[in-house]
Amino acid sequence: MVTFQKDTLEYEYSVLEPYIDKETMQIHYEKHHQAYCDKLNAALESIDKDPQTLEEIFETISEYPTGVRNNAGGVWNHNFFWKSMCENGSTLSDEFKSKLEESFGSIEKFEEEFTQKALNQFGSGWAWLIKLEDGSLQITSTANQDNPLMRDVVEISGTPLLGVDVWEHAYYLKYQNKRPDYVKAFFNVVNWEEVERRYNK
Ligand code: MN3
Repeated sequence: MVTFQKDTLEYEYSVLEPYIDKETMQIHYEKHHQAYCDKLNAALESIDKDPQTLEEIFETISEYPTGVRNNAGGVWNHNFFWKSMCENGSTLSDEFKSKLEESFGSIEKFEEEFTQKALNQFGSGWAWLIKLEDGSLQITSTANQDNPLMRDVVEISGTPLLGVDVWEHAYYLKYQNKRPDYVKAFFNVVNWEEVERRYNK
C-alpha cells in the first residue's frame, strides 16, 4: 500500500507575510495538512483498494468512503495550495493576462468573481480557477475538501489552475471572521508562473 505524504514546503513559513502569517502557515502545514495525510493512510488501510496516486482516487471518488474522499482531497488540495503561492507573488505574463481578460473582462473582474465564489462558499471549502476541456477558464467552488478533478461528485469539473482554501483554519488567526480581507490579501502572493505552467501542461 502506498503511504501518502505531504510535499515539502518550498519556502519558509514567514515569507508570505504580511498577507499570510507565519503562525497560520506553520499550523496549517504541520498540523492540518499532516492530519489529512495520517487520516487518509488510516482510511485506506480498511478498504480493499490499492490506489497509487491521489488522482487515481479522484477518478472514481464516489466508490470510496467519505473518509478517503475528505482526506485525499485534503492532501492534494494543500500540496496544490502551497505551490499556488510565493513570496510577493509572481508576475502575470502578457499571454496569460490576455487569457484572463478574454475570459472575465479584466483582471479586476476576474478577482471580483473569484472573491465572490470564495465568499459565497457556505462553510468550509475552496474557490478555484479551472481549465475546462476546451481550454476555456472558469471559476468554481467546492465544499469541504472536494476537488474539481472529482468528476463524479462535483458540479463543474476541470483542471485546477489556482485554488484558495477558505476553511477558517486558513485565515482565522490573522483575519478572524473577515474572509474577504483574507481573499484580498491572497492575491498578493499568487504564484502566476505556476498557474500558467498548470494551464500549459
Ligand atoms: Mn486548509
